[in-house]
Amino acid sequence: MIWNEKYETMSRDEMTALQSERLRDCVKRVYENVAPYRAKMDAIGLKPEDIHGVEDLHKLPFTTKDDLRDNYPYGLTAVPMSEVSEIHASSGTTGKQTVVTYTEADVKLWGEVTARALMMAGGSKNDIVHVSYGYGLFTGGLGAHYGGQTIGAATIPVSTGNTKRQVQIMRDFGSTILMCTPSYALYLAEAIEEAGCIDDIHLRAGIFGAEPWTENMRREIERRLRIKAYDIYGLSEIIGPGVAAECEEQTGMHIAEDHFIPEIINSDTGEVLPAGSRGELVFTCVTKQAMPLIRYRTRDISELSYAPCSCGRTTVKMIKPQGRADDMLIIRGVNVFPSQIETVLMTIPEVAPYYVLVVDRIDNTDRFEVQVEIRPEYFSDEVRALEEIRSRIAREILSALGISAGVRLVEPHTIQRSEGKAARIIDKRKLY
Ligand code: DLL
Repeated sequence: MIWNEKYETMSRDEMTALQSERLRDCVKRVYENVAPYRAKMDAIGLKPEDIHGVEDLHKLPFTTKDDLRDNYPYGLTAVPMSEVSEIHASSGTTGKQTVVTYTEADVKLWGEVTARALMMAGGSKNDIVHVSYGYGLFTGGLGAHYGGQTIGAATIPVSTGNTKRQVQIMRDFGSTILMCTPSYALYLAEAIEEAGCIDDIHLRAGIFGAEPWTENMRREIERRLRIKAYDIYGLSEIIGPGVAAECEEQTGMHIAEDHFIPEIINSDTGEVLPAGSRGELVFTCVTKQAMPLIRYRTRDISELSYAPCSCGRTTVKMIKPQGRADDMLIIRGVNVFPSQIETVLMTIPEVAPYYVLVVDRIDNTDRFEVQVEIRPEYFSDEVRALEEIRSRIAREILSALGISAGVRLVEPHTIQRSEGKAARIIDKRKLY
């Protein structure tokens, strides 16, 4: 079922016309109401009337996370504070936290886009939606919640933590759709296995996002939770979860492009790249009232595809981002995304999908170690067998990524489990 046929199945020409109309209105609003945008446009002699449609999008200046920080907390808000009904913020682990404001209409729009995601995963008002994304300033919990409410499903605001209780709730309340990070889904799977109660759990689908995850991880989660696992993408600056989500075809995530116009650019030059190219994803929010960001640079690396989708939706799809440009490790000159290591590890049957990557610099040389848990059934194997597994992983990493890595097999249950976004990188080089 498609939640909003009118917008999700528009022809390309209709979509372009709608986006153009919304873009004109949005640029006018931000020019009139947001001083930093007016200043940026004035600096290059650009007036709102110069933007006729999406074909002129490239003329507009970019917005970056620094713009949000420089205008902390409300400098990019385009409406009086009396119109603001909700405020979220990013965790601020890499600097000052970034604040995002919403009007009542924005919150409704948020519910609309996460409702689309739920419908893509086969959700309906008959579902019991178990939300284990964190509630609070993080947008995961409430964003998913609004989607559940919008489709009329019974929505359980479990939030994160207290994993045993989560399992009990899932069992007793009859949760049918799980929404959390993929790493927390794995942790929940482990807790269900420990409780030996998988037969009493009635989940049929999971909608997982907020961090990169691989196809192999998807299969592992699907097998262990006996569900179909769907990807959902979003970022707080744009709205939170629901910017894009997967349909049953699972060949990319449909972007809610009637609200968020995507572009792919070359990160170094800012040049817009043609469809199908890999590059940095940029979004313009054309319908948001409180904080409509123009050409926001996500730092996420992705690709757009306008190929027809068998689900009937016509909205453009983005491929699963491998990770943020910021998460990319440069080890001895080689670019490494943690998800590439995950892809390798998940092909080794003897190890569990719990791992951390430790990077250090000793004598001016980068040292890279992958610590991964051995599955309990292999743990008691003799030393020679473990050594064979260890060297096999090292070989696979070398052949897939072209870098040599130290591999340390650790005991089952020793790597810290994640309840939200998994922290899988320990880069000691940053400490020096
Ligand atoms: O993570 C919003 C969200 C909540 C999305 C729940 C999906 C589900 P932020 O904390 O601002 O917002 O982090 C946004 O997380 O730029 C990506 O780098 C990453 N990310 C989000 N979803 C995915 C995904 C939320 N499905 C940042 N795959 C984004 C890969 C993702 N990375």
